[in-house]
Amino acid sequence: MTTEQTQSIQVEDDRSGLGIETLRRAIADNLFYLQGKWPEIATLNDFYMALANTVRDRLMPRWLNTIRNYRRSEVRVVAYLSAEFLLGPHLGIKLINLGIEELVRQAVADSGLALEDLLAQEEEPGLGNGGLGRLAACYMESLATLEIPAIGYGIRYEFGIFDQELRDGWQVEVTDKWLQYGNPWEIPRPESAVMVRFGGRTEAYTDDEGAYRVRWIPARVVKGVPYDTPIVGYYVNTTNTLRLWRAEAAESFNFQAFNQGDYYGAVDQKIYSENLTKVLYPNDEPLQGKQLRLEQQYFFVSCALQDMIRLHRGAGGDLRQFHQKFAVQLNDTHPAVAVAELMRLLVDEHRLPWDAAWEVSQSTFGFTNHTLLPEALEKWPLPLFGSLLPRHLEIIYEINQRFLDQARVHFLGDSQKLAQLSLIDESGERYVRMAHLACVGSHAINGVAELHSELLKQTVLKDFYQLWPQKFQNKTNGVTPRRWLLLCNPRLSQLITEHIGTDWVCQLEQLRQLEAYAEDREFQRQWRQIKRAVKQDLADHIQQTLNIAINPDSLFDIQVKRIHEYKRQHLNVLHIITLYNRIRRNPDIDIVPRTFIFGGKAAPGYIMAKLMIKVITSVAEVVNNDPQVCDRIKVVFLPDYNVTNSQPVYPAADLSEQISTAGKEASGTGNMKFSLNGALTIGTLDGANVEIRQAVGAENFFLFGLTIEEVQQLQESGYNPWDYYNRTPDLKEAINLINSGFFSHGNRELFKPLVDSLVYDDPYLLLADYSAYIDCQDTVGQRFRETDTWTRMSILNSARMGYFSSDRAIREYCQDIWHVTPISVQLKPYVQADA
Ligand code: KOT
Repeated sequence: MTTEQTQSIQVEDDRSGLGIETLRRAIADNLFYLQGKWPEIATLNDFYMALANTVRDRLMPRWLNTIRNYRRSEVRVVAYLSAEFLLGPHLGIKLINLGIEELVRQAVADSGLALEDLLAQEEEPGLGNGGLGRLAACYMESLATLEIPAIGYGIRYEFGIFDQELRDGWQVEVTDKWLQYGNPWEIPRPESAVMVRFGGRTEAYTDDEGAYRVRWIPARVVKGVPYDTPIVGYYVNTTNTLRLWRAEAAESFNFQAFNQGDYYGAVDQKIYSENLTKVLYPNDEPLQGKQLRLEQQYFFVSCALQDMIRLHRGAGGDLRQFHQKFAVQLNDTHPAVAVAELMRLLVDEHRLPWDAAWEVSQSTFGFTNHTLLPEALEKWPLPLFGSLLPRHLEIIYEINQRFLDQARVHFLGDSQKLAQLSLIDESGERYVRMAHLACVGSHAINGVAELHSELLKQTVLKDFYQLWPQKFQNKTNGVTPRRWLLLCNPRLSQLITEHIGTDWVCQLEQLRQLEAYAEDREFQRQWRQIKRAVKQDLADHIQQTLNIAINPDSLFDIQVKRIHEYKRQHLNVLHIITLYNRIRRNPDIDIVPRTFIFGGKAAPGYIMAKLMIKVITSVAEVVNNDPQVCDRIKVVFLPDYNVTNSQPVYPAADLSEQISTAGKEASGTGNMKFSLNGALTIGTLDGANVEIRQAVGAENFFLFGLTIEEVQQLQESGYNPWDYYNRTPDLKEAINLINSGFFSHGNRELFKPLVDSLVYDDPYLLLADYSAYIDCQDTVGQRFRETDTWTRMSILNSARMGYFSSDRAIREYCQDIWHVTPISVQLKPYVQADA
């Protein structure tokens, strides 16, 4: 052991105390010393900051001991590379994972404050768009809880996903200023900054030993500064680091070497550099060819790999063993340029022979694909890629040549196959195919649900599967039960714990013990009572914020997710209009009262998605104000759907809408959060729905719609939505009502693009699935009336969701891809703990 490992770190004052009085005083101290306020003039945000810093202090011994542990060279560390981490608010989950929520609640109460009010102050770091970024956050939490050495690498966007406002029922995007009051959860590490180069040209030279080498002479250099955030596990000491990079001007480069005396040029350069990490691209799919986006990707990947190499060498490691120190996971293709960057660093900068470097690279990387949508497969126009990363383009050509030589042997010179496999798309304008680069450079490739992983092998990555079947795996997504049950649904968590103990929090499979209570009248009653209370809370919130009265005894039918045609929020709307028409036709009709709740953001440039929001809000306006129906149907669009706002939503759902066209949703993770909280699902055989249905039992899942095979057949045989429109009277009536201007103050033009797209094109087959969906919804309504049956189904849904924990998913990644094992972190007390 080195002295570093045996010595404890000495600090002046102990900030680990957890006595209620100690906590109260710590908060008061932080208010005074950090916020510069005394209680009478302090804002709620000041108190939040004082509390956040109090919690952060208590995390510090765990964090520092964790870091110290990982510096040992024999420890293999997972590096999760992701352009997005959608963490959600820190304070609540950190209190839970540290096990100090009740102590803190009491300490705060003793200062005359309510913990809930302070929690509400936090601006969440919205550094992601949706599923992909949120998955990265759940995985970071599970990695820490499972005591796996891990580091997350990403981008510290100054502005995260935009805040959504609704004006006149339309989405308006507002800048997300999440850093404006400061961020107590990060520590900048300017001493660990690295330089990242862009543009310019390459030059061949012969080194001292007479070897042929290439050097890259960049046109500009940007400095990457890391900001570290602790990610603490549940009831463990392990506290991993999320290291996010911010771009700054490389002053020495600009001010001295190149731009001597050119002050204004240097100012321009500063602004240009800082632009790089200003804002998250708010699209769920890539915007083809946006240079700044490629700059962001390369920037954080280069920062991350330089950081890992420095850590490895700092611990005395040899670069030929780099893969034994780090297992690097590529979260989709956004960080795929890492394959070329690691080769460049190893070959050009550290002078490894190509073959040795290639072996290290392939052993290092794993690649997760998150989408089959053809428009979402990233490719970069060759001229753009080459002008920004000239050396990387050369390296990619070299990788490609060697790869195609190998493939040629396998496919016996089948030139079409080789063209399909090539890292360069040469079918028209030339592109670099990022998914191909990721596949060639990784030892493992996985999809995110069984169905998705199968489809990958049959469709977009078919040729790679033929070449390397052994590389392909499935890793079905999961969600963390700490945030998505314990934190967001304390009442249900308590009921569960009273019956089966607390083990379920880290062994979600334990929920299966609830099966024994599925028929238990008393348990059912308590289960219902909790659902009712949680629904009442959401109803109160909706009343207060949106001034819409909803009935907590109605069926809460909820669809929250990004707005996208393939997710088919407009199919849900067609159901609402169908019910509306039934009531208008027969005012005395007996239907189950329903509250339809939507939430989600549309990409700012996605006109059709924005029109989908407008159609939801327009239908809401009419339905909610029609006295004939409004006690039976209400429609609510929750503005600004984000992690914070989602937390009260999942627990309040009776019905979870998972209605994407079969084959389009890679997995989904919201589907898991709903079911875990006892909602029943109405869904298609898409993504992880298939596995959820298998797990909870077909009889506890409302299935409808075309299968993938049927979708394919229908499309091949020439799908004609117009026929469905004409031969389905209820459908026709619903569509006609939209078209007539009924929901748009007589404006018949407003929804024309939406209606025309459905009736004449319908790429997502809403019309083909309409009747099955309506019939299935009718069954849902009937079943909801059988209260005991519904409650039993609800209990069984929660009871059987154990598999969908992100702990299970991470264990599989550790075993099958990363080959890493847990290491427990021992706390060495820095000073005597206080009594
Ligand atoms: C975005 C751009 C390019 C490629 C993929 C994406 C992407 C995919 N963004 N979010 N996803 C979602 O990822 C989730 C986590 O795996 C899935 O559950 C969901 O189905 C994807 O749509």
